[in-house]
Parts: sequence; structure tokens; C-alpha cells
Amino acid sequence: MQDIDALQSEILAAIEAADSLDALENLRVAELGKKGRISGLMKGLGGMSPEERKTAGPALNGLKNTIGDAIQTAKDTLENAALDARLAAETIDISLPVPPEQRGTLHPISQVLDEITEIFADMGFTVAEGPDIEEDFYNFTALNIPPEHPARQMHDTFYFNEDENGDRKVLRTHTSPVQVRTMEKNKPPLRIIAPGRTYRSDSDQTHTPMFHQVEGLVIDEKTHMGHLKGCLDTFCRAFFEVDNVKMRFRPSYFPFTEPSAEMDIGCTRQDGELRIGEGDDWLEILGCGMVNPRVLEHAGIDSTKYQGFAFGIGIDRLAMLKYGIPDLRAFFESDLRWLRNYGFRTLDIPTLGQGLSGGTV
Ligand code: 2NL
Repeated sequence: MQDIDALQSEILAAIEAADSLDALENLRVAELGKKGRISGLMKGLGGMSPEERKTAGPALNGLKNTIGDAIQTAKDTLENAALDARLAAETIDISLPVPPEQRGTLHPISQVLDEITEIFADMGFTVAEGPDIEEDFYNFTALNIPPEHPARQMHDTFYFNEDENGDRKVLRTHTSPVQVRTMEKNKPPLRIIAPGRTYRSDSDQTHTPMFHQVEGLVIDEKTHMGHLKGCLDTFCRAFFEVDNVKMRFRPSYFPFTEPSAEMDIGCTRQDGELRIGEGDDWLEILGCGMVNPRVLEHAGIDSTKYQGFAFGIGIDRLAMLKYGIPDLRAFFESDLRWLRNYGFRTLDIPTLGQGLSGGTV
């Protein structure tokens, strides 16, 4: 017993004297490791008489625990001190100017979103926002996609677990629910865009599970397809910064619009370079149509008095087209070299007067 007490004092003193994590680890191995001193003493228990073992066993166990705890406490203390030192050394004065090589850039999607917002704001649209986690009613039923409708499968929806009422929330598959919520809360006339993140369980070369969309909605007493065309023509010329853009509308189907169309714009592809506006090739850019009266009724708007148009645009693809970005998936990899190459100056807010995509960096 005397020996064990002496040994404990000796080791505790050594622990106290250890001034680095390495030194502590060496001590741990030397005392508690497989070939350590305490382990050696424990092996000796087998050769003792039962009487001796009765006192030596618990004493050695006590020693082992005391030393183990002491090493852990010393380790925590050293680690905390190291963290405190790092935090003190790495403080930054956020009032200082940022050196150019450390300056951040605006992600191309944020830039394109700002450009789109500016164009529609100029036409009298306001921006509407809503939750990413949506109720089934707003994401589907109100948009004339009832339960069991095949369009629900087409949407590759991410579902949450059922709640206590048996309802399942979803990650919104489009930003249309934002527009339904806006129609519920406000009386027509309405002129809104709903930009934001959308989610579908789909991932390959041209799809990411999270992507960005902007939808537009106009509701008034006499709104018609001519207004839709004029609005989209203005948008395309402003966005692609060209005087004229050839457009064509192909009949299509969406449950929430009737009639529905997909819009292509003219382009040329020469030597791998895409030019937008003129030419014999076509590029699909968005889906649109006249709001289905059933959607108006679901949102509490009198469809005998009001009608309107709506459209939906994928922002990520539009950003790739405008800024020549070849790979969709790079958008979400947070690679700093990619961001420096494709990013935009943070303080260059797009305005129609100054040119949307701003000056030179
Ligand atoms: C596409 C198609 C579209 C809409 C979205 C919409 C919203 C309401 C009512 C009616 Cl609240 N329609 N949105 C309409 C037509 C097409 O998006 O392919 N987008 C990428």
C-alpha cells in the first residue's frame, strides 16, 4: 500500500509537470499502456495470495482510475488553453478594409436573381417570399394537382414524416405555393415574382436536388396572353442585353395553367459559342400559361371576375447560359477558385440604367 501511495504521488507530480499534449500522452503510455507500470503491477495480482489480492486489487484499480482521470483533466486544461490562445491570436478587426486577395464575390445565382428582380421591378412587380417547407395543399392541391394525380410523381418530391394528424409536409418542388399564399392574403390586381430555392429528388449532369426558380404571376380583370408575351419579351431583351430576341411558344401542359406553353428563344451556336437573340436554333427557357381558374378558386379569387398569367423560370440554367458556365454541379461545391472566376463584385448592384451585368472587376 505504501508503495502504491508513493507511486500515485510520483505520477501525479509528473502529470502536473507535463507541459504539452505529447508529454501527457507519453506519460499515459508509460503508466497505463499495455506495457506500462500500472499494468505491470496489475499482472502481478495473479501471483498473490487471495488475502493479499483482496487489498491490492482495489488499491491498484483506484490508482489506475485516479491516474486516468488526472491525465484526462490535464489534457482538457491544455486543450482549452491552446484554444484560448488560438482564439486570441486569430481575432479579426472587422472594421479594417479587406485585402483584395481575401475579398468575397457574389455567387452567379445571386447575381442573376438580382438582375431578374431588377427587370421585373421595373415592370411594376413586387417580390413575394414564403417557406421552403410547405404544406401539401399549397405545393400541390391548390395548384390543381390533387392526391393521386400523376404530376405528383413527376415532381420527385422530398416528403417529411407524417405529423400527428397524418399530414406530410414537403420541401417545395416549385415556388408556386408562394403565389398561392399571396393570392390568399391580397386582393387583385396582383403583380408578383416569387424567387427562391426549390427541391426535387433528382441528381445527374443537369439536375441538382436543390435548385432555384423564379415564378411570376399577374392577375387582373382583363389580363390576357398578349400581356404575357409582351412581359416575357421585355424580360428576355433586358436579361440577355440584346435589342431583339426571337421568341416562339410551343403548346405544353401544366396542371396550374390553361392554356400552357413553353417558350424558346432564337440563338446561334457557332464554334462552341452561343449567341442569343437571332439565328435558326432554339433554346428552351421557361414554361408559362394563363392561370387555371381552379387555381384562382383554391386561392379565394373569383375566377368569373379575374384572370391572369403565370410563368416559371429555372435560374441556374439561365445563369449558365448568360455567363458561359459549363457545369451545373459546380454551382454548389463552394470551390473558392471557381467562385473567384465566376463570382461578381459584391457592390455592383444591377440596375437597368447602368447595364445589368455591371462594370469590369
Ligand atoms: C416550368 C414551368 C410554370 C407556373 C409555372 C404558376 C403559378 C401559379 C398559378 C399558375 Cl400560382 N401557374 N406557375 C405556370 C406555368 C409554368 O413553370 O417549367 N418552370 C421551370
